[in-house]
Amino acid sequence: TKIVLLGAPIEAGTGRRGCVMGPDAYRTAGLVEELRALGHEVTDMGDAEPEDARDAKTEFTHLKELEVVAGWTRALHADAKRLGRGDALPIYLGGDHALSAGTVTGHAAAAAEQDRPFFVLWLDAHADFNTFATTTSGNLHGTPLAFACGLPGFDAYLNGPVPVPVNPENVCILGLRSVDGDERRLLQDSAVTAHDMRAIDELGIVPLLRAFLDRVRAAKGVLHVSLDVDFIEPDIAPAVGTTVPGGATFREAHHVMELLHDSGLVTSLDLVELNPFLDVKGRTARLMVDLTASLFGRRILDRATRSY
Ligand code: DIR
Ligand code: MN
Ligand code: MN
Ligand code: MN
Repeated sequence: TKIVLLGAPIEAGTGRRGCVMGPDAYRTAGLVEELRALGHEVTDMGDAEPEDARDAKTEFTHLKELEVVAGWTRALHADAKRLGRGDALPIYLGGDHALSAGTVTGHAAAAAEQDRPFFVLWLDAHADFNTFATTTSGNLHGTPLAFACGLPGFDAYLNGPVPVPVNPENVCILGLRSVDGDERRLLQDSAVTAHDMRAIDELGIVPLLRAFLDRVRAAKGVLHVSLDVDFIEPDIAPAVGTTVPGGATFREAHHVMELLHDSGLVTSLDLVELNPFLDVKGRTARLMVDLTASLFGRRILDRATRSY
């Protein structure tokens, strides 16, 4: 497979510093080398840069760094739309989850041009389904999925409406364990499939993911995967600003990636929320690289033993 890497060092969507170091941490942890070792042709395009979005305004005063987030959304929307037309599979190296406002809507637009149904798998402890009206933290990394699904009030991001909103019926969230009050109502009123950790405990992550992948395959769709570090149990993935206990285990996370590889359906990937400033000797960065390697074909029997 041809793969392109694009860094998106945005940290304005979180309430804290450090995600800006994410793209370089993935590089330092050997992402390019691991993907090449699996036989892929990898091009690192370096880091994207935000547009100037000083026009981004809303009636809400509690939103943090709206102009910066809007600038990234516009830049990454254009990058993703262009890359979505090409023949290489893009991996976006975050940066916080606000970057997905750009990548998801850009890939949705590219898929629509090609008449391909567009699906999104959101691997996250959170739903990121807040609007400007419902966010209580004001941290805009809590909004990208609501924005991409076309919920109202987001015109500041792209200086206009989302060109091709994602059909909420085509969205599956796995790993949920922290949802805000008003956000929960928005999510429940939507057609998004949201599997919380209890569903994963009771039914198993494999049947839940398989059911979704079967739908993508039946629709001849393309699949964007957005992997938030906090999907994973914080004991093994501590380098994220919003840790929530009770996340996916090491094997659950790898198994998801292995099934995604076997499906052959993934056409773009976000790696988000890694905060290397909070990491322990690069451990979380390396885990994310290993998970990405599983998504790109590494199997247990050829996985090198690593001591962290
Ligand atoms: C919370 C936390 N729902 C908020 N969100 C996220 O601030 O909106 N944390 N995405 O990673
Ligand atoms: Mn850099
Ligand atoms: Mn997230
Ligand atoms: Mn999260």
